Amino acid sequence: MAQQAVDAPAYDASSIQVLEGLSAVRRRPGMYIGSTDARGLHHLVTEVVDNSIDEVLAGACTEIAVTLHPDGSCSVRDNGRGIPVEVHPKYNRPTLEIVMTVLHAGSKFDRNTYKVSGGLHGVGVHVVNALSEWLEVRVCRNGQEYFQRYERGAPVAPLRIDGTADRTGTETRFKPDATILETTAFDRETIARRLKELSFLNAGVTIHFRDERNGSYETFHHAGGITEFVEDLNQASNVLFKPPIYLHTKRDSTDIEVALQYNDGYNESSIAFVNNINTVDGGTHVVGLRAALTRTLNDYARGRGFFKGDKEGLSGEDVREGLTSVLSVKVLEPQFEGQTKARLGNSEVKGQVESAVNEKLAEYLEEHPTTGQSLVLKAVQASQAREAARKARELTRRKGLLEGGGLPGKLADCHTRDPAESELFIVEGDSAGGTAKQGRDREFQAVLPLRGKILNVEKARLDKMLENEQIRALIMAIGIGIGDEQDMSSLRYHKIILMTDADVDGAHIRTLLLTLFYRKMPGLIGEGRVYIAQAPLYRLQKGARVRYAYSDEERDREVTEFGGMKGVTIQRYKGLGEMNSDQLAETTMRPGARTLLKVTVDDAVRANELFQILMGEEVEPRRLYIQDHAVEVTNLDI
Ligand code: 0RA
Repeated sequence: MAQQAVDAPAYDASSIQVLEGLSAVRRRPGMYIGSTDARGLHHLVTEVVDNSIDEVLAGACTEIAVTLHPDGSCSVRDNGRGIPVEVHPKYNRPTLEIVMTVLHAGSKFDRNTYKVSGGLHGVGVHVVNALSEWLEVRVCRNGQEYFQRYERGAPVAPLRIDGTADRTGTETRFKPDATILETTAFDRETIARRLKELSFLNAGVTIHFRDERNGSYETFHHAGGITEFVEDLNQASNVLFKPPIYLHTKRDSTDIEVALQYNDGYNESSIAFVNNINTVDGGTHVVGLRAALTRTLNDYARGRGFFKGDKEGLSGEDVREGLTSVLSVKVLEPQFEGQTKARLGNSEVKGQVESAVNEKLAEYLEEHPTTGQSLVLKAVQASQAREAARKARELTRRKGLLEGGGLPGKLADCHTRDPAESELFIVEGDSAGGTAKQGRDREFQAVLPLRGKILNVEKARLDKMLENEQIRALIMAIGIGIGDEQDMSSLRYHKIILMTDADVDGAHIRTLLLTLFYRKMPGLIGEGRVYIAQAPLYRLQKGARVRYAYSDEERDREVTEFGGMKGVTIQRYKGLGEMNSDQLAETTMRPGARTLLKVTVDDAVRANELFQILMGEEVEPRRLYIQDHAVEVTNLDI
């Protein structure tokens, strides 16, 4: 194979600038990729994939292949036009090298289309390069195949031609630098989730995903685009109409795509993207969509005589009950705001989305009167339930005050009044509750025992929930309120710890509690206040030596450490109630000795997936899911 250096001047002063740029990235990686943990690591993959997606948006690419290699590297290959290799007029070096070492690929070679850029996104592939032990890029273009290798961001040799090529495209393979990133182990699920999302958002693109570490292979291709996305989100729900309402239109330079469908549930599952970036904090595009829904459904209902008086009307929350929607806009110059840069700020987009959705939705309702009627009826019921809930809440509050301080009788509160120091253990059953009360440190640990099953909030409206004694006790103890009236500043405990048995019932109660928190007190999970206590599964004893094991593997390890089974007694705990208060305190409650898992749920897609599994009938996938995903395992207080 021919190997020749591409004609370019030798290294000079400009390469020194490049090295300085790289060392800035390596010195402060967090500034570029947010963090150096697993999230930052996956950000590198996203960055490289997004560059190929930009090529899809430009209409120049149809296939992307992502591969995780056994050597710890990741490669991304596309069939786009290939990154230009021609000598860059300003830098006097091959453009490819400039893209890989200094520039954002899109910035100076404006492809004049929508780009995945802004905020933490679109920092440029040179950042990935700088944070990689090595990176190799292959470009097929002009009938040639070009190759260059970099180590820690710096080219180790000039761009060379590796032979001829009868296709075009770019392949980037990189190995994250373990001296900078805290973890370099790619998580297949995290990457698959993003690739699946991208294949919905860019209808027609085919994304191949191989994990050569275990031989798995998946393809993501959704010709139906975001319509299929909505169908996917609703797969476990009873939908009110099929197929989802879909619109795709342009207002000025903004490309607007919406798919929406209602189900017979009470929650909303809406996701919004700007240039393929998940805007978890919403923004002007979301405001526009919501305004259009409220306006159009109210107009429709009023026009058909659904309201008695002029004052009657549907609120935004009413019309979003049971809504599943995906909104995807493409904006030429997106302004991302907020701490995580996950909110769209462009003010013009609100009106653009609003007018597009108004028009399309009104037309849909005219053409589908039966569906229109059922949507309005559902929203009217939601409105009535909301009113009932408001009254019930009022009652709960007044009753709470009468009963003294508004605290439930079952709560064994802690002495300190400082929420930052206080912990609330929510315990399953009165018996384990009693043990926990004895084992706790009264100064800062409170215990609330819950009896029996608590209500499934997925299947109940707020007014029904407030009739439930267990839920009322929880609301009073936690202190922030529920539903639309929430005030995180009145949170009474900064750690809310679920302590349930390691059996099916325990998992069920934990699921219901997590659902309640996620759906009705989202601030708690959002601010990282919810934890799961890890109680041991086994107690091992040999003579005076006692060990606890939290998994089967750990049990086996301990047995080995004891020097075999001889003289070892193993007790399997079936529930918290089998421990005495000292044991419970020592293994599960006392800071310094215990392990807590912090509960986080990143995005709506994941949450949706999570609750479908959590609410499903199968217990085993649920248990595995809780262990593997739902709960990002953060070991604290070990
Ligand atoms: C700048 C200009 C052109 C293409 C690209 C960048 C490009 C970048 C990446 C990154 C990953 N894959 C890519 N594919 C293309 C257009 C060049 C032309 O007009 O031929």
